[in-house]
Amino acid sequence: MISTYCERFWMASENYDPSRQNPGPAPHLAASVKILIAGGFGVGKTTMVSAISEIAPLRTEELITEVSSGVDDLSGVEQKHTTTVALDFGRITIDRDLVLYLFGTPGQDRFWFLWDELARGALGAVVLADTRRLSNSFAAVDFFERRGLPFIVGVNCFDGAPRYTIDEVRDALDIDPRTPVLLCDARNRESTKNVLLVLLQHLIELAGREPVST
Ligand SMILES: Nc1nc2c(ncn2[C@@H]2O[C@H](COP(=O)(O)OP(=O)(O)OP(=O)(O)O)[C@@H](O)[C@H]2O)c(=O)[nH]1
Ligand SMILES: [Mg+2]
Repeated sequence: MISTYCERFWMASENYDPSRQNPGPAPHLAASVKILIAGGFGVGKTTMVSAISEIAPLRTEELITEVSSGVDDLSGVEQKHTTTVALDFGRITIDRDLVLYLFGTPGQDRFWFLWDELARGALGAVVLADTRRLSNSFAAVDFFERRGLPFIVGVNCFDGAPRYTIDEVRDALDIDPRTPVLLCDARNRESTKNVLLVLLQHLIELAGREPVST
């Protein structure tokens, strides 16, 4: 199913070059698609990239120090000792035609200036949300809506966090009914794979309706 639509992704990706469409044997080149894993502080972005990446993920974690108290909102994630200060990077091969490059964003407000650069060339995003601090992901939803960049919402089910229905989360985050929202566990590879497949399905549906913007 995914392979069937690779050509469409390929045409939308940065590597697409129409002059290379002439017949003749050419080395097989998989379409590479850039996906963002985004969301507020401590929602599990680094965890998700690490759970799925087939290469050793690049992380840019720094210790959260006392200096950041009063600057970073640690409420609800008091046990967190490190934070992403630039990006996470990972890769997952879906099949011989499609490779996803995953870019995890930093979550803290003071790193917002990096998001525009990270979003450049991305085809879509996963916005992770934590039901203990749903408001932390408002800004991420807003970011992708403003840019018209397709996204889905993954509700990362932390232990002991309040459980809400998909519709309740959708209402709370004011998400368009056509935007998929699903529950997930960012620590779990299968769950993360499912999230990415839902995002790909969503991109395929949108590509069928309108040109994908990059
Ligand atoms: N119980 C539980 N813990 C999780 C889950 N996802 C992440 N964690 C833990 O929550 C903490 C925060 O996860 P990170 O992946 O660093 O979150 P982040 O969104 O990258 O954080 P920032 O980069 O600082 O914004 C880590 O200690 C993870 O082990 C989850 O699904 N369930
Ligand atoms: Mg992180």
